[in-house]
Amino acid sequence: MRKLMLTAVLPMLMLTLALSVAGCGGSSSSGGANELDMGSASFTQTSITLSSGQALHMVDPQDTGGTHNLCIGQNGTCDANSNGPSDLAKPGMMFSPGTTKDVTFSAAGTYHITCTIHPSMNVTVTVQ
Ligand SMILES: [Cu+2]
Repeated sequence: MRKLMLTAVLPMLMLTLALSVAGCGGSSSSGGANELDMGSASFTQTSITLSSGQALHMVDPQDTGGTHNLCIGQNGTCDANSNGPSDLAKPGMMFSPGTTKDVTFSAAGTYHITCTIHPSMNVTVTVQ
C-alpha cells in the first residue's frame, strides 16, 4: 500500500517541481520597479512611482490575469479630461490574460488608473 502511494505521488512531485522551475525562468525579466501587475480582478499593488519619461510596464499574466479595460480615472469611471498618456484616455486600453503593454507618462504628476470592468481596481501612479 505504501509503495503504491509513493509510485503515485513521486511523478506528481516531479511535475510540480518542473512546472515551478519553468515558471521562474519565464518571469525572470519581470518584477522591475516600473512594473504594474494585474490579477483576475485587481492590481497587485495600490501605488507605483515612476520617473518622468519612464515607461509603465503593464502586465496581465497569462495564468493569473483577467480581462481588463484600463483608463485614467477612478472607481471604474474614465476621466474624460485626463492629461495622462493618450493610450489610457477614455474609452481605455483592453487587456486579456497574457497581454503586456508599455505606456509612457511624459509629465510629472499623480495619476489614477482604474478598470471599467472592475470598479474596485484602482492604482495611483506618481510620476516624479
Ligand atoms: Cu479589471
